[in-house]
Amino acid sequence: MGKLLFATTNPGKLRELRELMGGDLEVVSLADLPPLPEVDEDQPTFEGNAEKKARAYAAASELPTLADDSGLCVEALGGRPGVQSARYGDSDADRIRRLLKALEDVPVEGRRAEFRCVLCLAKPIGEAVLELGRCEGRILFAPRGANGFGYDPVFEVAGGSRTMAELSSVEKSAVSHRGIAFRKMRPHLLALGGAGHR
Ligand code: ITT
Repeated sequence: MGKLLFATTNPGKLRELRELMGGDLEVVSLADLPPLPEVDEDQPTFEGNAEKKARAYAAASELPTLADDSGLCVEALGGRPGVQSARYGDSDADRIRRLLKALEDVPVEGRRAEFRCVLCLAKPIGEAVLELGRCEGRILFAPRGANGFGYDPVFEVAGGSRTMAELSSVEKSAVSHRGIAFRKMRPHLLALGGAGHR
């Protein structure tokens, strides 16, 4: 079976990616390897950061590597926190608090937002593949639900009345930015399983 590194330090992402991958490939995470140099996420786009992480960790680990750069883009905030989503606060609770504060005067019709996820698959040598997934919704005035991670409790998914944190992991992956990007990436991942690949 082919081996793949999921290069993320975010336990929520790792859990979702492992579940999406099922048993098709042997997946290792950064925690399974000796410490690798940290990658500075200094690019202005999700694509740039995902490719930078995937290429750096593929080169360092000598394994085909999948990296995820994702975040929440809020229309009333001009697309922020965007690529800064992880650095918007010190904890999930703090990030949510700041987001709700920034939007406190914004009425319900102005609270449109979307999650974006860019996955990048890189091999130690050669081309990288990038896939994007998006999920539209709006930011609530208070958190609801205990599943998922990050901004999920304040993000109500478009077309329904539940937050991401009120969905099961299977329901979340069916509509989420990460699930969508992953399903586009799947053929490239399965191609790693063939004979002659590492
Ligand atoms: P790695 O770079 O190690 O993968 P990270 O948490 O630093 O982990 P990002 O820079 O891509 O990852 O930041 C993404 C942030 O966006 C993440 O920390 C969450 O706050 C938020 N986010 C991404 N996907 C999300 C999801 O499915 N649900 C809720 N919040 C999400």
